Amino acid sequence: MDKYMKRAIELAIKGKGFTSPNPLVGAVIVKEDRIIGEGYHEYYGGPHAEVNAITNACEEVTGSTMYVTLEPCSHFGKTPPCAQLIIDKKIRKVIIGMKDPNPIVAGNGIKLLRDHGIEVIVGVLEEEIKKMNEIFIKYISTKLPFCILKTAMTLDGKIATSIGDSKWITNEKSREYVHEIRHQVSGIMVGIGTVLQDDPSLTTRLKDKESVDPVRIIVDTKCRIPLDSKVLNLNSNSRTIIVTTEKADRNKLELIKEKKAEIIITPLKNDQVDLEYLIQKLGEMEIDSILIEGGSTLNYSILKVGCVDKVISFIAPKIIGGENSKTPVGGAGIAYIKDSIELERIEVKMIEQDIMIEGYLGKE
Ligand code: AOF
Ligand code: ZN
Repeated sequence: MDKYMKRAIELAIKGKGFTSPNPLVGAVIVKEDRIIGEGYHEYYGGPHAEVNAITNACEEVTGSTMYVTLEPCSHFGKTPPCAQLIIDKKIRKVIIGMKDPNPIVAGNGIKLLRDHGIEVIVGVLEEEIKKMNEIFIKYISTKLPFCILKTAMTLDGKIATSIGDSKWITNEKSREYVHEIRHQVSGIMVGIGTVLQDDPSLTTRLKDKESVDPVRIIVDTKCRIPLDSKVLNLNSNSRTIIVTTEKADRNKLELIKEKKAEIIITPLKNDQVDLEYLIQKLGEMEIDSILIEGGSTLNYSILKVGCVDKVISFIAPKIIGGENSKTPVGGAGIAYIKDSIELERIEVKMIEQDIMIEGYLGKE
């Protein structure tokens, strides 16, 4: 059973970066222990994985077993319900990775199949599939974006040297991995300090592969962004949003609009952009996921308001010292260890000589 579900996961992953805010889904049709059809959800709004697997089948699917990573849908959305198609095609058995957390499906697809006498098994390689769709699961159930905080530091815990140089702390492979993440998320967020210091372009650059740029989100309370910064002058397949407050100069906002960037004005919270308000607003704009790439002030603020779901931290085996060199998380900091922000479900990987640690924020 696992063998075919593994294949369905492999297929689902091919859609990475193209299906947002919809899930990654793969399907395999099996007859007499042979795969007779395969499909996956290739792009947002396109046919669902089940439909593609049925269309691609090289023989009659009647009496076959379908392995699908997500519960077949039961609703008329952009496409007709897959559960009904499975019934019409007389597929005999359906093995499902996980139940669909989408409230308009949520078990209805499983029920429809069972009501028509189809044997259904739910929960095969479920943990792996949940991880693959962690963005979809959070967004469909809360309408808030899944937020990933990414940091990169030296062995002695610095994100730049004493004069602010940071190119490059991590190795090329680690940086390529970050571009893979940029390709998968809808938005990328940095604070104005990072724009002033590094002038990043915040685009996705993948070797030999088509990619999508995330929406660039710059948190800039007083609208200090230079008009010649790269993010305001890019040739990109995505947009730039400047997030500011009433502290911004009106004329500057007009000049930014002329640069085709969008502006979000949030209420002031502790004299700064209200990050909670912003995250909710971005969710309403169908941004299902955000990669937060610093700097240390924004990292602290966003952690503090509890908007981070996952942390990906790179540690490079380099030592640079410097009492005033920045660390990944700045701000006022937390006074007592007992109050520290703790991660769970930790995974550690080596990327050549760099160490990558991933973990999730436990939510009370
Ligand atoms: C997908 N691809 O392969 C499957 C999905 O917007 P629609 O009409 O395409 O429907 C999206 C919902 O359909 C999605 O939220 C999920 O609940 C269900 N299944 N969606 O995009 C697929 N199987
Ligand atoms: Zn469907």
